[in-house]
Amino acid sequence: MSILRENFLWGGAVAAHQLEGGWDQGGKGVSVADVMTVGAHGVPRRITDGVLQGENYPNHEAIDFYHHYKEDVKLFADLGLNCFRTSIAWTRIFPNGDEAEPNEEGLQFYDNLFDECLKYGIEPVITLSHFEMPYHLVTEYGGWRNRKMIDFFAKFARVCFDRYKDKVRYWMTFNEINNQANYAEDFAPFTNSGIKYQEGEDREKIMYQAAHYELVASAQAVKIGHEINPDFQIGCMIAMCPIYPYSCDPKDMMMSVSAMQKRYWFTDVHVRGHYPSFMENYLARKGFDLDITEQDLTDLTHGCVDYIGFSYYMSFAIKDHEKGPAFDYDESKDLVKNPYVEASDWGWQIDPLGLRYAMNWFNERYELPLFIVENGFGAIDEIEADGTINDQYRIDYLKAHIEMMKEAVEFDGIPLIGYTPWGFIDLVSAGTGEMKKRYGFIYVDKDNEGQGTLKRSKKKSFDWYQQVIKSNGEKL
Ligand code: P53
Repeated sequence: MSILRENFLWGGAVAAHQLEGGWDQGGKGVSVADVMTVGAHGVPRRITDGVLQGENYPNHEAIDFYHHYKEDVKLFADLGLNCFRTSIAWTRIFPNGDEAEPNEEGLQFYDNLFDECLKYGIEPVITLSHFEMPYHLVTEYGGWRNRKMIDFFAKFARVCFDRYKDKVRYWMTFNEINNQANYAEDFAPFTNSGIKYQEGEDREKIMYQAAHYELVASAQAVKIGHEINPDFQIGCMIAMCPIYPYSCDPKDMMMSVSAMQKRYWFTDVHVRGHYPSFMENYLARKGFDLDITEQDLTDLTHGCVDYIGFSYYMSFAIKDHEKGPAFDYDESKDLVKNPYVEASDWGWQIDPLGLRYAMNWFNERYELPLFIVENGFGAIDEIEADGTINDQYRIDYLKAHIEMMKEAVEFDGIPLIGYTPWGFIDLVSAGTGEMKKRYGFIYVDKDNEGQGTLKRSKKKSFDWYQQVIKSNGEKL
């Protein structure tokens, strides 16, 4: 008997733009990921004005999954996955985002990919929008600052649901919709919402407007999906980094509550179908006169999600910053280092118990099934003289997190659908655009400069994860 349920979904997670490549093939349009250069830890990726000559755009080729998917899916089957989380590149289906008709060649690509997965008993788990919206929607409409996005997205969702209704059951609408709570940096607003800020704009207000339109679009999509196939399970996708109080000073505790509200209110709307009171009061206090219609509020109530998909990599900590009773949180400034945990080479704080905490937080608040759709350890891998890669550090990280996930099920009774570790085949980092920040069990020969044979090989973690799946999480 294992602790996890019998049909537990063991998988791996990726996103179209981070592995497919083929950025201009099969009729695909330019996405926001296609105009982002390579960065590094502490060096942000640049967003260029369109695709420029002489720049290094790592997502253009990525690991060329577009041409390697058959051999790759075979490897996934060898690994033993029973599900595969990827996204549908919006720009393969609607290259510009505002076309009347979808691009058949793009639709066919995902038919082929899903058929290939299903052939091996691997169930596709699909994110509709994962940091890859059409760039044309940015230049022509200003991205999600524009209400028109709701219709474009709803149409894209409808086309996907309709086409793949017999091949896909688990869906998610917007990947890590809450990253944009960090609106001070350019990365999240652009990748989440296709927003490029002008000098002097009120970034925060624009973020709340964009997020509102996305939440309405998500709710519409959930409704459409359930009409097309009542068996669909449609979830949200939240980047969960719990924010601990730095100390037991009551002010630190209250600061943590306020910070959690500002980072996770998105989930409240997705799950409950309405804005929480603290957010209504906050928006009013700030004087943000957002475009929120009565119809929007009705739409929200009709599109509550079926489950909560979330990523978990790290936890945060916060101190009271003497802000008075508002305890207003600024994600770009207010977080402090947690002295009790270690961090990765990219500064991500490693905290396995935080995963159990996060699962309890979600469960207490929402009582919905949870799906851990990302977790993983970005690290530099060294190839030994004999060609092997002994990524014990990655195994250690994942083992510790799976242990905590199991404790959450065993001790806290949390309903858990599955676990899909991130980037189980090496791919382009979203945050930095690097190849050398690797998460995979499958190594891909390619470096930050874009050089390499693209050859795939198994790391030590491959065999490890294979036995984890085989034993339904008992053999770690
Ligand atoms: P990379 C920030 C914080 C937590 C998760 O990230 C994040 C980010 C954005 O960088 O992104 C998710 O590649 C995201 C994936 C991404 C993965 O985590 O920056 O859903 O697309 O690749 C890991 O190391």
